[in-house]
Amino acid sequence: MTIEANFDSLVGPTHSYAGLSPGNLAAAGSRGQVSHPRQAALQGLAKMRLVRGLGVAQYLLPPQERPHMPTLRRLGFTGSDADVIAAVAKTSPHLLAQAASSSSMWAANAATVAPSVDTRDGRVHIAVANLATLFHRSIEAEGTFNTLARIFSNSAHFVVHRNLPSHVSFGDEGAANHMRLARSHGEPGVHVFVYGKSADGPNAATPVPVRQSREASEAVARLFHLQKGRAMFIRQNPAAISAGTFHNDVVGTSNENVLMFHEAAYDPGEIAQLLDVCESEVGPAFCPIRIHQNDLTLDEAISTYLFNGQIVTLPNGKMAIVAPAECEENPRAKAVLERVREVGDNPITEVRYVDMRQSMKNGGGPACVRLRVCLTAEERAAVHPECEFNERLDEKLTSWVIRHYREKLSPEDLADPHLLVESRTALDELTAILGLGAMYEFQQESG
Ligand code: SUG
Repeated sequence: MTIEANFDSLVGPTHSYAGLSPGNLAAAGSRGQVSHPRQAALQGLAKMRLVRGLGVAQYLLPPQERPHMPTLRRLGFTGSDADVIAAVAKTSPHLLAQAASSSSMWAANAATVAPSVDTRDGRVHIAVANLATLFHRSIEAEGTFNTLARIFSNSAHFVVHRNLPSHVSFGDEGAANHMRLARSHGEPGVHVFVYGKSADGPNAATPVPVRQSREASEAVARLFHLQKGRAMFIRQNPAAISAGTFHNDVVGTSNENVLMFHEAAYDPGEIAQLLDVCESEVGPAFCPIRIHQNDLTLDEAISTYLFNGQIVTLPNGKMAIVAPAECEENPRAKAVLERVREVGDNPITEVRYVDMRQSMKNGGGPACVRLRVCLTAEERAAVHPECEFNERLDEKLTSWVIRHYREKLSPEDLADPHLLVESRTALDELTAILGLGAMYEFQQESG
């Protein structure tokens, strides 16, 4: 039996609102606000608890070390750690915010994943994303590789690919721009790669950066050694990108045979082909749910993050959507979800709302913080076991967050050298809880 396992990344102790992502309206709107790292982490844990409670396998990905001192040193800052932080805070506060961002919390951008049933060598392939478009995200790739290589270390079952060359022409944002459609998790599927730009165009001018390139998507499909005919590439609607859908998972999502998307999500000339390909791969079970502009405008989709709900398969074979609390508060978004739940032509029978507001203020909803990996029982047994989120780990992590995370963090607090010490102390303890060994660079230096 193949199941979906959700690997949720936990926000780190430096969670902040620095307005680092042009085109991400929520993050731009939160710029400079005081953040609440402890609450952010507790919200992440509550979501993991809810998903696990639905009977879905749940795992944890640890946060990355921030501020990332190796990046600051590579950029020429020298002296003790406190000297480096003081100098960068004085001369380049924006750079300090970038180096301190806990953006690795959005695990949907960590990598793209192909289950073993789709790959020619019968292994699960995981391609680490380069996140090349934005500097604060580009520094995640190395740490992401190190983490995933430890958790999926069994090379009989898993291949973790290093990120593509880190250049915007190969800009790759991971699973957030990828969907897989199949009759079920364990059956062969078609991989839908959603891109925003391509070398040979036509690329409509957008006022915001377009992150995912077709060339990156094609490279990831090659790395996966997908069985022939199992990849398709579709262009995101440039108007949707300009309106604030910097990733596909803000306007489209899938689970097994279900594809739920906003009608303005893709290049209008390509939607028919998308539906045809999915239908011919999935067969009559294919279940497209197209949400119309009249029911939910693109702006409403972006402000509520309805499509960033996680559609998960329940043990009884039906599905649930774990949607952001913002959808419950917006009557039109709530009505759309209620209709999806009530209408009998799709398998979704439950809607659960989660409060992810600390992450939402940076443009990250429930699906953004998880990396979905479909695993057979044998593969699941080969995953680093201590990362499984069960009651015991939940208890340990909750107490760990309460002990180590600050309640509040203002932009100026990033200059506090104690924050680095606190973060390292917390992460050191976390690697012990998770049995991951000395995985952080600071642990290797001091060891
Ligand atoms: O890359 N926000 C992230 C949000 C990522 C959401 N992920 C998915 N949709 N899958 C981004 O724009 C903002 C950080 C700041 O401004 O402090 C940020 O990086």
